[in-house]
Amino acid sequence: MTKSKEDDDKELYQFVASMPKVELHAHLNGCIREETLFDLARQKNVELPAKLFSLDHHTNNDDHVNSFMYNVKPRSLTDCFDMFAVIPKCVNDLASLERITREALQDFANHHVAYLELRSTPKRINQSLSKRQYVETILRVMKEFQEVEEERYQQQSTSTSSTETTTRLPMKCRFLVSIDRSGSVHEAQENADLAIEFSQQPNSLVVGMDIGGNPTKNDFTDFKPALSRARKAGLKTTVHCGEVPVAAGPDDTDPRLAKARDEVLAIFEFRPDRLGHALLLPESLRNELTTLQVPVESCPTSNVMTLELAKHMGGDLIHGLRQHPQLQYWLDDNYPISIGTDDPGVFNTDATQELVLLAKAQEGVTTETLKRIVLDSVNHAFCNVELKDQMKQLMGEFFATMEQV
Ligand code: 6MZ
Repeated sequence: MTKSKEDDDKELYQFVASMPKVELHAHLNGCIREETLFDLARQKNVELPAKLFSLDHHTNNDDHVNSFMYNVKPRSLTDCFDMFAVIPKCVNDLASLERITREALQDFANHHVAYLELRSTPKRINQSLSKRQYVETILRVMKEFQEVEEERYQQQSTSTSSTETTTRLPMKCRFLVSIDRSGSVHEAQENADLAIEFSQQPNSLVVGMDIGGNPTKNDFTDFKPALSRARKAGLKTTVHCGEVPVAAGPDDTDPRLAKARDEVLAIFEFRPDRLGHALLLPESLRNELTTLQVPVESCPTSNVMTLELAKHMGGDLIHGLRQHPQLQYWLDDNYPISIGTDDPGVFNTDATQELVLLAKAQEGVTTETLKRIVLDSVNHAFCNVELKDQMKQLMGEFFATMEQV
């Protein structure tokens, strides 16, 4: 009997769901589950802006297997920053911070993420909680989670009843301290102090720093000194790049486009260990990046949403991703990329969905390609070489046991 398209889709989904994955680009507050956000908003009497939670796209898609490939909740760049303004009002004490951290870790583990780098901007979330306590809390939850994962894995390895589909590797977690570019330079320096201090503790999970936040605010160069200091202290760095339109060349006099171009050039010159998104690069800058070979953290659903690529396509993420300005070039060139979720709570996605979307949208992406991208992205991780080698070995062994689809 020949297989239907629906069977193929199911098989692909199951394969991707069970494969070990690497997540290098996820913002903690952007991981908040929608039901948790609603619950906390109720508890804390926070009014959530109705426009951000209404269903805008009613697709007439009757393909149930692929129905998650439609963005029923489109969120533009402005919408997501409106959400980032309201989420911290709900996550305003130790209990809620612990909760969103634990739930985020559980969600990634449920999607068989074997190595996670989670990032967050330290916040004084209320009068009695310092930025240091904010970071300490996340690190404590991560350590506890890793211990439980290790125990589960040991038991699973010795149990005769576990099957390939229920088996997954124990999730290892590392943390990046973020700088929010819409904040002050003073705040950024405070965050760098914390990142450096925590990274120097024994067995620290803090391995790097990130610059993110609203790309229309301030400038990368304002925050470069804080990032340079972290790098000198041994931390790895990643910078969000090219999220707003960039001038095609030096002759373009539109001040906004020219500023964006100068900023990308300054980021390239800094040469971070990785780049976030690198989305709207004109050809000359794409070529420059090809020379630099700085690995890119690409986040398909997030990119489709913030660039509104599916807006005129009934919310179809697959067609939206085919309009991605860079992805096909990177895939054709075997450019070093990892695939991330960015803000799974805000963009209604998960680690499995991102890889399935990639395979369905981009020409020539097979399950072999997905395995290669995932294994390759271990090389871009900010953890030490020992853990990278261990991850590569465990993941390689796991892939060898998986039946091809
Ligand atoms: C730039 C982003 C982002 O740090 O409070 N953030 N920055 N571009 C994006 N793409 C859409 N998505 C998230 O997590 C939320 C913060 O992460 C950054 C923003 O600074 C946002 O406020 P934390 O845990």
